Amino acid sequence: MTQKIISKPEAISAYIRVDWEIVVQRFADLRHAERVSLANKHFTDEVLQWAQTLPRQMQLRLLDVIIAGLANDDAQVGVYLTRPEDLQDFAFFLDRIVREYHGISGDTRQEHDWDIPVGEYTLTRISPEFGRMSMRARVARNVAGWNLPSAMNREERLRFESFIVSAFAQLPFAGSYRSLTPGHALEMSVEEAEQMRRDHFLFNDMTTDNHLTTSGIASEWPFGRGIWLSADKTQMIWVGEEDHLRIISIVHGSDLGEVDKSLGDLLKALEKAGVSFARHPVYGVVTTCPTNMGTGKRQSVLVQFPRLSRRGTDEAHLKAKAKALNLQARGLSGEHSQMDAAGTSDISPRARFGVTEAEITKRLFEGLTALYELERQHQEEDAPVTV
Ligand code: CIR
Repeated sequence: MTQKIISKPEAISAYIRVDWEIVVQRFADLRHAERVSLANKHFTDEVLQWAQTLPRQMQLRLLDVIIAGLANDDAQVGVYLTRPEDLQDFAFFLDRIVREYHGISGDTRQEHDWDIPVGEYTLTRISPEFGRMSMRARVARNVAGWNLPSAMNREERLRFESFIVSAFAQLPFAGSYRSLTPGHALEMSVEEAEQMRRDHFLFNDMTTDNHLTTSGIASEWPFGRGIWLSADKTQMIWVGEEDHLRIISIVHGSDLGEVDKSLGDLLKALEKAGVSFARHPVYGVVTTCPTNMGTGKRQSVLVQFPRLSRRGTDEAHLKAKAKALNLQARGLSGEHSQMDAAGTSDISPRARFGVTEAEITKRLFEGLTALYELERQHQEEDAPVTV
């Protein structure tokens, strides 16, 4: 069945006067859903009373933050930030969600540490066959002083694109920017965009996902969107996806430290070019979706697990084994994609908050070592018994 795609103005129109009674009723209806979103769970009577005392303009902003959680029956988190200051302005409500999602207790703060040893986390130590693996790392970043993508109109999106393209011109790496903006001087052709998607460089059309459309993150698609790609095609920066920037490094090799170095260098070069990232004193980098807060870093390796995935037919089995080791196993093209017959999976540590960038790399290496040992044991179990 094709899903009806709902735009943000349509979604908002149901609550247009910020009628909290309608909001409360909708959340009550959604409590019967299979999974209740964190926004719904934490929209308590106490939060309702607080919301009603906010100035009207703030109430409208709060509605913007929760609209995707109201509009989508399958929301699990149910909030997207619209401005970096939302975390302060709506702390009374948002703190509960961020803290529950990331399991934050007490006064834990996000710390940063990019001191990742090169030459230590080499995948060939796990298996001699792991000499040329696809190693990826990305960080989500938003730039201070701008609305987040969920609240950007076309004019701001275009202004942001110009600002960031001038920063790209100052990067000390050979590379080029290609835009999806219709009529942009650097606009890419349809064929070029398709090829970049086949190569897994460019992000997908965002207007097919109701979480992104109802929140406004996908609004004005494809204006203000594009990608900077290094000449050697190992570094890329997405512009205007879920966050202002997704900074990505893909290295084919064996040393996990190498991909971090490439990513860290690009990040530092952007800051040197005058791009100042939005940060929160406790939660670290500010991301549109609270699930990415902390370091905003996700590091992964593509590995084949034919046994644990039963030749790609039992993805759930591999995912459960990975989860028990605090890892996340995804299909080839992202969170909800299919696994191939070789059981090729994108493996990354689950934790986002409260772990440093360096700790994420260490966890990936150690988790992968343990998961691959399970794969080997499976091989032995499956081997024919000789008498
Ligand atoms: C939800 O609440 O379920 C959606 N907003 C998605 C949450 C997962 N985060 C993400 O994909 N960045």
